[in-house]
Amino acid sequence: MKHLVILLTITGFLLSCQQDKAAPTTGFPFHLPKEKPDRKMSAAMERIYTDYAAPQPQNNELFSQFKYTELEGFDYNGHDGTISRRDPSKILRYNDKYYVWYTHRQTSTPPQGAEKSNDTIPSSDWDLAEIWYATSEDGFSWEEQGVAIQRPNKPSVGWRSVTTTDILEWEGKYYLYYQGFMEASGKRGDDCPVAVSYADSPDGPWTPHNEIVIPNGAEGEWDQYSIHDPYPLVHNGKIYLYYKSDFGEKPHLVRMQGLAIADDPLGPFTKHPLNPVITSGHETSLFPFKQGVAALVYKDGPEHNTIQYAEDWVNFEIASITELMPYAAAPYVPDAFTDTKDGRGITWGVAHFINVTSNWKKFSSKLVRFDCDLSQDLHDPDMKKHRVVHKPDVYYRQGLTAKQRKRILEGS
Ligand code: AAL
Repeated sequence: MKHLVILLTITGFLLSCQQDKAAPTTGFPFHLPKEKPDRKMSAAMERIYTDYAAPQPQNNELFSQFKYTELEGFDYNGHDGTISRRDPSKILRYNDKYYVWYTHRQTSTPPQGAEKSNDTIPSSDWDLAEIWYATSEDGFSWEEQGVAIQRPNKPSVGWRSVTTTDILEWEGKYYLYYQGFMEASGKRGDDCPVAVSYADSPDGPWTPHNEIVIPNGAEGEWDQYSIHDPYPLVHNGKIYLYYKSDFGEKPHLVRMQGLAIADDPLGPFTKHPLNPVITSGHETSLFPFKQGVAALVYKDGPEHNTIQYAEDWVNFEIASITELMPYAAAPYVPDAFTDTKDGRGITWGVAHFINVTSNWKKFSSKLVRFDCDLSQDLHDPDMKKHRVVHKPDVYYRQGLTAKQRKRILEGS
């Protein structure tokens, strides 16, 4: 018994010492330590030192706000829904000019839905579309150059619509990857594979590869119906092409990002065994950053409104949380194709606003410029503020529905 009492006393003493050692002797310091302090902390405090590049956003190179500027040089027929430009490509610099490619729809009517669509009536904003391009000296004022990729004749891939393109420069040649629709979007779903055309110059002429280059997944697999938003980068001497798929059933589609890798721009592309590699986002854009890759993950999913980072280009972690992110952001990524081991980051690009009139009967989209500071070579404190202050009418526009107001009043 005596020995038990002694043992319990010693154990109690050791535990209390352990407790005392871990418990902070003083409160958390007044000046937030830049490095992780040697003290027991809450999970949230641990996280700002382990999960983010810096404990405060203004010092986090992968945090930024976003600023928007209307572009000059594009006509939209008064946004009557008959002309739409959307889903821009990454920006390419060539012969002292910037180039951007995008989905261009010009139809006699605005989109009418899959039921009413036909050979001239579009089902959606990106149905019966072509790939057009424009050039600019400064990224603000653009000169539309016209069509780059036309819809091919049936039954070639993309005969219904060619949309949502992105550019790759590889060994002196240029490749445009794009969604190739073989039926009006919305018949079953937004279903399409990815095709590719190539040229010796960004000004074309573009030769269609006329084969599906990123195929849909096998039946029952997450990406069996849609391969969207092809986004090629160069890494480790290979083409890393990230893409989105919409899966599950409407109205609760799940949107995630996959990765397919190839040694040759015309394939074959091998889908990564860990796909999906990003759980959220929509038209997700990426850029080499230091030895890894960063991603702008907005709009859909549990981790929307985040900027993410994968040192191995596959396993992404949240690097920062932000807001008012660009839709379909297509950045100017100077080192997108240089196989860099020290990605410098981005400071601007083109994005889009969809349904610019908020009138579903006149649905059309427009291109816009965004600026940010996600660059190792820029430090713009005005891009690193913690919050965007909106005017009250922005909140009032997110008002209660009549049904919600009725529920509340009946419950009161
Ligand atoms: C876009 C992209 C793809 C989809 C549709 C047009 O935002 O995700 O291109 O198919 O929407």
